[in-house]
Amino acid sequence: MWENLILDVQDGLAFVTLNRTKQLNALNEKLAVELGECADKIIQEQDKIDVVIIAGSGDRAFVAGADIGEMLRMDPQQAIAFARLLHQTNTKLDSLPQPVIASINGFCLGGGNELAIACDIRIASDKSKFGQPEVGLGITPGAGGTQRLPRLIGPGRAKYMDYTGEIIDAKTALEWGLIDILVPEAELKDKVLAVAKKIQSQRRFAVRQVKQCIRLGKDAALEAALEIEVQAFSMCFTHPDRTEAMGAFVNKSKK
Ligand code: DAK
Repeated sequence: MWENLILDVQDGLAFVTLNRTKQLNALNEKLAVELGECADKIIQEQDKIDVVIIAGSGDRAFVAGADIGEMLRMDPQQAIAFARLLHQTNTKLDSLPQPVIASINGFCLGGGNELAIACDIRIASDKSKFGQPEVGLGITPGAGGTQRLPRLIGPGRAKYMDYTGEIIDAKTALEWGLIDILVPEAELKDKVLAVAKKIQSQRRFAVRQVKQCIRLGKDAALEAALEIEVQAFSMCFTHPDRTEAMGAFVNKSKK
Protein backbone atom coordinates (compact mmCIF):
# COMPACT_ATOMS: atom_id res chain seq x y z
CA MET A 1 0.00 0.00 0.00
CA TRP A 2 2.90 2.39 0.80
CA GLU A 3 6.34 2.70 -0.75
CA ASN A 4 8.39 3.39 2.39
CA LEU A 5 6.27 1.94 5.12
CA ILE A 6 4.69 -1.36 6.11
CA LEU A 7 1.62 -1.61 8.32
CA ASP A 8 0.84 -5.06 9.61
CA VAL A 9 -2.06 -5.54 12.01
CA GLN A 10 -2.09 -8.77 13.99
CA ASP A 11 -4.28 -9.63 16.97
CA GLY A 12 -4.98 -6.01 17.82
CA LEU A 13 -1.35 -4.88 17.51
CA ALA A 14 -0.30 -2.57 14.68
CA PHE A 15 3.30 -3.06 13.59
CA VAL A 16 4.54 -0.05 11.64
CA THR A 17 7.90 -0.59 9.93
CA LEU A 18 9.74 2.37 8.44
CA ASN A 19 11.13 0.77 5.38
CA ARG A 20 14.10 2.59 3.83
CA THR A 21 16.68 0.10 4.98
CA LYS A 22 19.51 1.24 2.68
CA GLN A 23 19.18 4.86 3.82
CA LEU A 24 18.99 3.80 7.48
CA ASN A 25 15.27 4.67 7.33
CA ALA A 26 16.01 8.38 6.85
CA LEU A 27 12.77 10.34 6.83
CA ASN A 28 12.13 11.77 3.40
CA GLU A 29 9.01 13.71 2.47
CA LYS A 30 7.32 10.63 1.04
CA LEU A 31 7.89 8.61 4.21
CA ALA A 32 6.59 11.47 6.38
CA VAL A 33 3.42 11.69 4.24
CA GLU A 34 2.97 7.92 4.38
CA LEU A 35 3.47 7.88 8.14
CA GLY A 36 0.71 10.50 8.47
CA GLU A 37 -1.58 8.40 6.25
CA CYS A 38 -0.74 5.34 8.30
CA ALA A 39 -1.65 7.22 11.51
CA ASP A 40 -5.01 8.16 9.91
CA LYS A 41 -5.64 4.50 9.13
CA ILE A 42 -4.77 3.53 12.71
CA ILE A 43 -7.29 6.09 13.99
CA GLN A 44 -9.95 4.73 11.62
CA GLU A 45 -9.25 1.21 12.85
CA GLN A 46 -9.18 2.14 16.53
CA ASP A 47 -11.79 -0.46 17.40
CA LYS A 48 -9.44 -3.16 16.11
CA ILE A 49 -6.06 -1.79 17.19
CA ASP A 50 -5.05 -1.60 20.85
CA VAL A 51 -1.35 -0.77 20.67
CA VAL A 52 0.93 0.59 17.93
CA ILE A 53 4.57 -0.45 17.58
CA ILE A 54 6.92 1.60 15.40
CA ALA A 55 10.28 0.17 14.33
CA GLY A 56 12.87 0.73 11.63
CA SER A 57 13.55 -1.92 9.02
CA GLY A 58 16.86 -3.77 9.06
CA ASP A 59 19.14 -4.04 12.05
CA ARG A 60 21.11 -0.80 11.82
CA ALA A 61 18.68 2.01 12.54
CA PHE A 62 15.37 3.12 13.92
CA VAL A 63 15.69 6.33 11.86
CA ALA A 64 19.01 8.10 11.08
CA GLY A 65 17.28 11.47 10.80
CA ALA A 66 15.54 13.47 8.15
CA ASP A 67 16.83 12.81 4.63
CA ILE A 68 19.85 15.10 4.27
CA GLY A 69 20.05 14.78 0.47
CA GLU A 70 16.44 15.88 0.16
CA MET A 71 16.90 18.78 2.60
CA LEU A 72 19.99 19.97 0.70
CA ARG A 73 17.81 20.63 -2.36
CA MET A 74 15.06 22.51 -0.47
CA ASP A 75 14.43 26.23 -0.79
CA PRO A 76 12.96 28.14 2.20
CA GLN A 77 9.37 27.61 0.97
CA GLN A 78 9.89 23.88 0.62
CA ALA A 79 11.60 23.85 4.03
CA ILE A 80 8.47 25.37 5.59
CA ALA A 81 6.25 22.77 3.92
CA PHE A 82 8.57 19.96 5.07
CA ALA A 83 8.71 21.37 8.62
CA ARG A 84 4.90 21.57 8.80
CA LEU A 85 4.61 18.05 7.47
CA LEU A 86 6.98 16.59 10.08
CA HIS A 87 5.26 18.49 12.87
CA GLN A 88 1.84 17.28 11.75
CA THR A 89 3.04 13.70 11.51
CA ASN A 90 4.61 13.67 14.99
CA THR A 91 1.61 15.42 16.52
CA LYS A 92 -0.72 12.91 14.87
CA LEU A 93 1.29 10.02 16.35
CA ASP A 94 1.52 11.71 19.73
CA SER A 95 -2.25 12.14 19.85
CA LEU A 96 -3.30 8.71 18.55
CA PRO A 97 -5.86 7.20 20.92
CA GLN A 98 -3.76 4.04 21.25
CA PRO A 99 -0.46 3.81 23.14
CA VAL A 100 2.50 3.89 20.77
CA ILE A 101 5.75 2.04 21.48
CA ALA A 102 8.98 2.95 19.69
CA SER A 103 11.07 -0.19 19.21
CA ILE A 104 14.59 1.14 18.70
CA ASN A 105 17.49 -0.89 17.35
CA GLY A 106 20.46 1.13 16.17
CA PHE A 107 20.73 4.78 15.13
CA CYS A 108 18.02 7.06 16.43
CA LEU A 109 19.14 10.48 15.28
CA GLY A 110 17.74 13.92 14.55
CA GLY A 111 14.20 13.61 13.20
CA GLY A 112 14.34 9.93 14.22
CA ASN A 113 14.93 10.79 17.86
CA GLU A 114 12.12 13.34 17.55
CA LEU A 115 9.83 10.66 16.17
CA ALA A 116 10.78 8.33 19.03
CA ILE A 117 10.01 10.97 21.66
CA ALA A 118 6.60 11.59 20.08
CA CYS A 119 5.82 7.95 20.99
CA ASP A 120 4.52 6.99 24.43
CA ILE A 121 7.14 4.42 25.45
CA ARG A 122 10.63 3.84 24.08
CA ILE A 123 12.18 0.39 24.29
CA ALA A 124 15.70 0.14 22.90
CA SER A 125 18.40 -2.43 22.28
CA ASP A 126 21.82 -2.05 23.85
CA LYS A 127 23.37 -1.17 20.49
CA SER A 128 21.12 1.85 19.94
CA LYS A 129 22.58 5.32 19.65
CA PHE A 130 20.82 8.62 20.12
CA GLY A 131 21.54 12.17 19.09
CA GLN A 132 20.36 15.49 17.71
CA PRO A 133 23.15 16.22 15.22
CA GLU A 134 21.28 19.00 13.38
CA VAL A 135 23.48 21.96 14.41
CA GLY A 136 26.41 20.27 12.68
CA LEU A 137 24.36 20.48 9.47
CA GLY A 138 23.53 24.13 10.00
CA ILE A 139 19.91 23.60 11.06
CA THR A 140 17.96 23.44 14.30
CA PRO A 141 16.18 20.32 15.52
CA GLY A 142 12.75 21.05 14.10
CA ALA A 143 10.31 18.34 15.11
CA GLY A 144 10.39 18.36 18.90
CA GLY A 145 14.12 18.34 19.71
CA THR A 146 13.94 21.78 21.31
CA GLN A 147 10.47 21.27 22.81
CA ARG A 148 9.52 17.64 23.54
CA LEU A 149 13.11 16.67 24.37
CA PRO A 150 13.63 19.19 27.25
CA ARG A 151 10.21 18.24 28.63
CA LEU A 152 11.29 14.60 28.62
CA ILE A 153 14.90 14.70 29.85
CA GLY A 154 15.15 18.20 31.32
CA PRO A 155 16.48 21.39 29.72
CA GLY A 156 20.14 20.84 30.68
CA ARG A 157 20.53 17.47 29.02
CA ALA A 158 18.39 18.51 26.04
CA LYS A 159 20.61 21.56 25.54
CA TYR A 160 23.67 19.33 25.84
CA MET A 161 22.35 17.05 23.09
CA ASP A 162 21.14 19.91 20.90
CA TYR A 163 24.26 22.11 21.26
CA THR A 164 26.89 19.40 20.94
CA GLY A 165 25.21 17.02 18.50
CA GLU A 166 26.93 14.28 20.50
CA ILE A 167 25.74 10.74 19.98
CA ILE A 168 24.99 9.03 23.28
CA ASP A 169 24.77 5.31 23.93
CA ALA A 170 21.70 3.40 25.11
CA LYS A 171 22.88 3.16 28.72
CA THR A 172 23.20 6.94 28.96
CA ALA A 173 19.85 7.34 27.20
CA LEU A 174 18.28 5.15 29.89
CA GLU A 175 19.97 7.09 32.71
CA TRP A 176 18.73 10.36 31.21
CA GLY A 177 15.16 9.10 30.79
CA LEU A 178 15.30 9.34 27.00
CA ILE A 179 14.37 5.68 26.78
CA ASP A 180 12.26 3.70 29.22
CA ILE A 181 13.51 0.12 28.84
CA LEU A 182 16.90 -1.16 27.68
CA VAL A 183 17.40 -4.77 26.59
CA PRO A 184 20.04 -6.84 24.76
CA GLU A 185 19.42 -6.74 21.01
CA ALA A 186 18.33 -10.39 20.89
CA GLU A 187 15.55 -9.69 23.39
CA LEU A 188 14.15 -6.51 21.85
CA LYS A 189 11.29 -8.00 19.83
CA ASP A 190 10.10 -10.21 22.69
CA LYS A 191 10.25 -7.39 25.19
CA VAL A 192 8.31 -5.00 22.93
CA LEU A 193 5.69 -7.68 22.32
CA ALA A 194 5.41 -8.46 26.02
CA VAL A 195 4.88 -4.80 26.91
CA ALA A 196 2.33 -4.38 24.10
CA LYS A 197 0.42 -7.47 25.24
CA LYS A 198 0.52 -6.38 28.86
CA ILE A 199 -1.11 -3.07 27.85
CA GLN A 200 -3.56 -4.94 25.64
CA SER A 201 -4.65 -7.09 28.56
CA GLN A 202 -5.89 -4.01 30.43
CA ARG A 203 -9.22 -2.27 29.87
CA ARG A 204 -8.95 -0.39 26.58
CA PHE A 205 -11.15 2.57 27.50
CA ALA A 206 -9.23 3.24 30.72
CA VAL A 207 -5.84 2.93 28.99
CA ARG A 208 -6.91 5.51 26.39
CA GLN A 209 -8.18 7.87 29.06
CA VAL A 210 -4.81 7.61 30.84
CA LYS A 211 -2.98 8.44 27.62
CA GLN A 212 -5.03 11.58 27.07
CA CYS A 213 -4.71 12.64 30.74
CA ILE A 214 -0.93 12.48 30.59
CA ARG A 215 -0.73 14.04 27.13
CA LEU A 216 -3.05 16.94 27.87
CA GLY A 217 -1.99 17.37 31.47
CA LYS A 218 1.77 17.59 31.04
CA ASP A 219 1.74 21.14 29.71
CA ALA A 220 -1.19 22.41 31.78
CA ALA A 221 -1.09 24.12 35.15
CA LEU A 222 -1.42 21.55 37.95
CA GLU A 223 -4.94 22.58 38.94
CA ALA A 224 -6.20 22.29 35.36
CA ALA A 225 -4.28 19.04 34.88
CA LEU A 226 -5.82 17.53 38.00
CA GLU A 227 -9.24 18.49 36.69
CA ILE A 228 -8.46 16.60 33.46
CA GLU A 229 -7.73 13.59 35.68
CA VAL A 230 -11.02 14.02 37.55
CA GLN A 231 -12.98 14.19 34.30
CA ALA A 232 -11.26 11.11 32.88
CA PHE A 233 -11.93 9.18 36.07
CA SER A 234 -15.60 10.11 35.90
CA MET A 235 -15.75 9.17 32.18
CA CYS A 236 -14.79 5.63 33.18
CA PHE A 237 -18.06 5.45 35.12
CA THR A 238 -19.95 5.86 31.84
CA HIS A 239 -18.28 2.80 30.33
CA PRO A 240 -19.34 -0.85 30.76
CA ASP A 241 -15.70 -1.94 31.26
CA ARG A 242 -15.73 -0.52 34.78
CA THR A 243 -18.88 -2.32 35.97
CA GLU A 244 -17.74 -5.52 34.30
CA ALA A 245 -14.19 -5.46 35.71
CA MET A 246 -15.14 -4.32 39.21
CA GLY A 247 -18.11 -6.72 39.24
CA ALA A 248 -15.85 -9.62 38.26
CA PHE A 249 -13.48 -8.77 41.11
CA VAL A 250 -16.23 -8.44 43.70
CA ASN A 251 -18.07 -11.57 42.58
CA LYS A 252 -14.89 -13.64 42.55
CA SER A 253 -13.95 -12.51 46.04
CA LYS A 254 -17.44 -13.43 47.29
CA LYS A 255 -17.07 -17.03 46.11
N1 DAK B 1 19.73 11.19 5.26
C1 DAK B 1 19.97 10.58 4.08
N2 DAK B 1 20.70 9.46 3.95
C2 DAK B 1 21.24 8.95 5.08
C3 DAK B 1 21.04 9.52 6.34
C4 DAK B 1 20.23 10.70 6.42
N3 DAK B 1 19.93 11.30 7.57
N4 DAK B 1 21.70 8.79 7.25
C5 DAK B 1 22.28 7.79 6.58
N5 DAK B 1 22.00 7.87 5.27
C6 DAK B 1 22.44 6.98 4.20
C7 DAK B 1 23.89 7.24 3.84
O1 DAK B 1 24.02 8.32 2.94
C8 DAK B 1 24.28 5.93 3.22
O2 DAK B 1 23.76 5.89 1.90
P1 DAK B 1 24.66 5.30 0.67
O3 DAK B 1 25.92 6.09 0.68
O4 DAK B 1 24.86 3.86 1.03
O5 DAK B 1 23.80 5.53 -0.54
C9 DAK B 1 23.49 4.90 4.02
O6 DAK B 1 22.43 5.64 4.64
C10 DAK B 1 24.31 4.25 5.11
O7 DAK B 1 24.92 5.27 5.87
P2 DAK B 1 26.51 5.36 6.11
O8 DAK B 1 27.26 4.73 5.00
O9 DAK B 1 26.82 6.78 6.44
O10 DAK B 1 26.66 4.44 7.41
P3 DAK B 1 27.72 4.61 8.59
O11 DAK B 1 27.58 3.41 9.43
O12 DAK B 1 29.08 4.95 8.07
O13 DAK B 1 27.20 5.87 9.43
C11 DAK B 1 25.56 7.26 10.49
C12 DAK B 1 25.95 5.83 10.01
C13 DAK B 1 24.13 7.20 11.00
C14 DAK B 1 26.50 7.66 11.64
C15 DAK B 1 25.73 8.24 9.31
O14 DAK B 1 25.01 7.73 8.19
C16 DAK B 1 25.21 9.60 9.61
O15 DAK B 1 25.89 10.41 10.27
N6 DAK B 1 24.02 9.92 9.11
C17 DAK B 1 23.43 11.22 9.25
C18 DAK B 1 22.89 11.38 10.63
C19 DAK B 1 22.30 12.76 10.84
O16 DAK B 1 23.03 13.77 10.76
N7 DAK B 1 21.02 12.83 11.08
C20 DAK B 1 20.31 14.07 11.34
C21 DAK B 1 19.77 14.58 10.03
S1 DAK B 1 19.02 16.18 10.24
C22 DAK B 1 12.26 19.51 11.10
C23 DAK B 1 12.03 18.28 11.56
C24 DAK B 1 13.04 17.36 11.60
C25 DAK B 1 14.30 17.73 11.19
C26 DAK B 1 14.54 18.98 10.74
C27 DAK B 1 13.50 19.90 10.69
N8 DAK B 1 11.22 20.53 11.08
C28 DAK B 1 9.85 19.99 11.49
C29 DAK B 1 11.49 21.87 11.02
C30 DAK B 1 15.32 16.74 11.25
C31 DAK B 1 16.55 16.92 10.83
C32 DAK B 1 17.48 15.82 10.82
O17 DAK B 1 17.19 14.72 11.21
